[in-house]
Amino acid sequence: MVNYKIADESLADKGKESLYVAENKMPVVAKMIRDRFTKEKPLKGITIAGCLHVTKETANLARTLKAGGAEVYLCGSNPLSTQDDVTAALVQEGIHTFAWHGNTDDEFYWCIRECLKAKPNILIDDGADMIVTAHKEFPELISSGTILACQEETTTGVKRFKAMDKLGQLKVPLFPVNDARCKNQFDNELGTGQGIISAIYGMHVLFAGKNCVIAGYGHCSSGMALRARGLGANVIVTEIDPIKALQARFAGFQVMPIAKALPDADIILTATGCKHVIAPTKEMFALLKDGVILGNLGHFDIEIPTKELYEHAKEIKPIRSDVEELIFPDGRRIYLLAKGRLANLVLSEGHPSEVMDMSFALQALMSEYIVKNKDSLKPGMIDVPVDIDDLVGILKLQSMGIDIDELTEEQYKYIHGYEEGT
Ligand code: RBV
Repeated sequence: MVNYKIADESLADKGKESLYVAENKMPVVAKMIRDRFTKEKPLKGITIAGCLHVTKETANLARTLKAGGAEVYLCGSNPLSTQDDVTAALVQEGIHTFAWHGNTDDEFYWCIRECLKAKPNILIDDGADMIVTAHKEFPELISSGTILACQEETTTGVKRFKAMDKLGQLKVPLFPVNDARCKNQFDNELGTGQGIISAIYGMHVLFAGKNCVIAGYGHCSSGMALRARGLGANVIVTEIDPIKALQARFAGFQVMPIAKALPDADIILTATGCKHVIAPTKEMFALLKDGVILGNLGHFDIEIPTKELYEHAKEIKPIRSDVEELIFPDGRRIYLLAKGRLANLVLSEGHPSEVMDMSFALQALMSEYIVKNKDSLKPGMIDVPVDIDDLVGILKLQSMGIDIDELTEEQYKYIHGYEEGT
């Protein structure tokens, strides 16, 4: 029996088409690993709960885990990123799914609880909400050893777990999959980088000639800065980290404090992982130019002070799908993308399947690794093993028909030694 609560089961055929489109672009997780999992069943008897954006890419991860023998439960990691056609297809394929587009905060946590009630052995989180809820409300899953280990997909989640670990409150072995090279150097850089497209979807705006302020210069935002420049925008970067600020400057971007950047900004995109990148004050709001587009690509909806902007507006008008015009008391208009939530997911279907292939290949292989190594894992943060990270790189290259060189024995000795010098 499949357990589920979704929006509309009649969307299954449309969902299947989406899954098929993604599958063809995800040769590593949806073909190479899936074929092996189908034969070897490394996840037999294991229940896996994923709190992830329920997209066509995530659906393909779920199918692979199921092919490996796992019982799979899914809920959304963001109320606006769930693709309702995909959930309908998932239910038909026997994946227990609790997710629908536009759920409330209460419903969001209800869905998480439904997944935790299934007593999962592995949790795959995106943003830490499911694993934190397990700690707070389902401690017996941890104390009984039911949860073998957990995996985290995104930068914000990893930050939260590092904070928990520092306080001695992280009670499960946790793999920060986000920090693997095959994840953050591709998904974050290219996927979020292409998030610029979501701003274009939102307003159908020409970037050329615009002043585009990018808040943050980590993997996510540096990808965006480059692409905004490629589209002809004048890009201004804001940072709090001196090294990242220098990297942005030496990459040729203007760098300045946000308060200085705001008055000329036509488009503002945030991906810092922090809160209140634009401070929620009348003084800061007074700096925003009439017609400015505000989009956030970080995990939570507080980078842009969404709540306070809504409160400040005298009128809020939906103008396109997932875009609102906020009219301030003095008549200035602000265009807010995706209610301040991850515009890259809400407005443009999430990161492209090709990069999610690598992230989700890591997630699939890490689930297998956890089962194989369950008896030796200790609570706390544990890096994704380098050989698994490398394997995903190798498989991705293979799938693209690209060969690379191998070190000769002589070269291997040279780079691992110190004796040969001048
Ligand atoms: N992300 N998932 C998708 N298409 O399923 N797109 C983006 C998808 C993940 C990505 O790995 C990122 O770290 C996270 O969403 C942010 O919540």
